Amino acid sequence: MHNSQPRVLSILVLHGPNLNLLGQREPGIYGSLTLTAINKLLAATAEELEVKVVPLQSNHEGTLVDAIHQALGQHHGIVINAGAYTHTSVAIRDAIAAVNLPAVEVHLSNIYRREEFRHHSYLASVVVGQISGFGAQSYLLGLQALVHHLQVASSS
Ligand code: CA2
Repeated sequence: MHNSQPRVLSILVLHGPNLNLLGQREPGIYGSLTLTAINKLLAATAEELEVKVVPLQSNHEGTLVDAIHQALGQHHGIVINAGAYTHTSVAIRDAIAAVNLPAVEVHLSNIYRREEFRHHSYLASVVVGQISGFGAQSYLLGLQALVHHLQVASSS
């Protein structure tokens, strides 16, 4: 039997290392918006989608791992820009696999048009999908895709 109670989806948005510098350095690669501005756009998109978003930025791998663990039971899914940890972190990959929450990987830049070392993502094989290269829009597209994925999953 279907549960007819409406439930508000809650999405954890994780921003990895150095993304706190957005808008202050390298606007040619990462755009001119600050992280605060991106979080405001995410909040506006969340309101339109009638979901809740909780953003968190950390420069520390363990803090990101802890946040992924704590998402279990608190959030329905994760949008993650793991920054440079995308290309190095088995620990973040394992945390996403362990909690088994649907996650979408996003990147401001198109990692496949950049240096070879950015072409490999440890997260790619444990996320629902990846959006890369659309600047701040990558986050909004990632949020939309994740919410759609969760709504399709809960209606079947
Ligand atoms: O394109 C992305 O979103 C990245 O995840 C950004 C990471 C990079 O290591 C990934 O390969 C791709 C770097 C984030 C650094 O952000 C800065 C922002 C302003 C100034 C300097 C760095």
